[in-house]
Amino acid sequence: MTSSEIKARARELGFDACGIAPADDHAELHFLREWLDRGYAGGMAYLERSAARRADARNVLPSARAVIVTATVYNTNRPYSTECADAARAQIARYAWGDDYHDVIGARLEALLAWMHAASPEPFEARAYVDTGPVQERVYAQHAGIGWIGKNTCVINPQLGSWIFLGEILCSLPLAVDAPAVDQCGTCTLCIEACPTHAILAPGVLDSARCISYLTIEHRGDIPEALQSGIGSHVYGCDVCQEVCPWNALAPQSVDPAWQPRPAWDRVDLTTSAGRDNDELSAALRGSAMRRTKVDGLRRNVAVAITNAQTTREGRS
Ligand code: B12
Ligand code: SF4
Repeated sequence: MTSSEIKARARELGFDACGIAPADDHAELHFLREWLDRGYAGGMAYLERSAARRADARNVLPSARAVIVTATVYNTNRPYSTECADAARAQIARYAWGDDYHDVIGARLEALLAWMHAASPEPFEARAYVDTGPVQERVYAQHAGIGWIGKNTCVINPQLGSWIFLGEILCSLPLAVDAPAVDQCGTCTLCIEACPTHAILAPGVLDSARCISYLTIEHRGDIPEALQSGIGSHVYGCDVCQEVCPWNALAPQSVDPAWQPRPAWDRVDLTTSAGRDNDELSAALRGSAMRRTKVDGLRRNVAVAITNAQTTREGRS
């Protein structure tokens, strides 16, 4: 079983790109410790707890020699939040519009792994993850040639853009590896300038405690007052730093039914979201990545966004 055969099988299973990185001590893996020490993880204590394992994939699978990285386009044909002038529209990050990627991509990775076990003449050890393991996925994606880590910290593929989910299989086989991706951000700083809460402190350095994605998805309890107005009408996640990226201007769109927007979250307004009862909200969150905030978290976010929309309206009148 060769690397080319693995990549061909990955394509058949619905992955848009697949590359292979060596399970080495990559330089970028070392940023994590300083990033945590500076408090940029905010309240995501799980990152600190698993820091030692995250430092190197071989701490997760000691026999790992290669990391097979997949990319899956989730972009669909809806406009960007930056194209919407209506402050009363609830903005939801596009990765969360369809089915939960943990389930969909997790199943595809397991299928790839099952095929590998059947195709390989020698037995091997492996672990598959999609945002589910203590692995710095973006670092391995860059070294697998999938894309470079942009100034907004997202992995950008020159053909696919950055609307891609990453997934990986750590594997003990000595597979032929790809060349790392080359940074093509150049002098562009649009993402840093566009971030509504100034969360990108320097190229590649994101302070999660300021990031709308963190505040609306990961943060528990009240959202700090000083950051509430910057959240605008974002009720789940944020895409601004990717929407302004020139590499996403012509990003391909997926026709995979898994990523098409669910009717409950497709261009919905804030008052409709607020008016739904708990049963309706729970039903709409089922099988969606949005279940992470739970109903209460979503209500908290919608309340902040409604206050922001009122302030915008009063400012205009
Ligand atoms: C924690 C986490 C978050 C946190 C922190 C984000 C972050 N930038 O770290 C929060 C909640 C804010 C978040 C938000 C989002 N996330 Co997230 N997240 C993760 C997770 C679980 C870990 C990331 C991590 O290790 N962070 C730690 C820091 C150190 O890493 P980093 O910022 O990526 O830093 C790298 C570079 O910036 C660089 N670097 C760091 N410091 C420095 C300093 C200098 C000087 C230099 C040159 C470079 C440099 O090296 C670092 C190597 O790790 C991964 C899954 C995984 N297991 O990897 C998904 C993941 C990164 N998230 C993902 C997504 C889709 C998102 C959102 C787009 C969701 C949304 N729309 O709301 C946003 C994007 C916001 C953004 N601009 O990053 C995808 C990204 C896919 C892609 N194309 O890159 C991932 C890979 C999940 C997946 N399997 O698809 N996320
Ligand atoms: S996701 Fe939004 S808040 Fe977070 S860094 Fe990007 S633009 Fe800023």
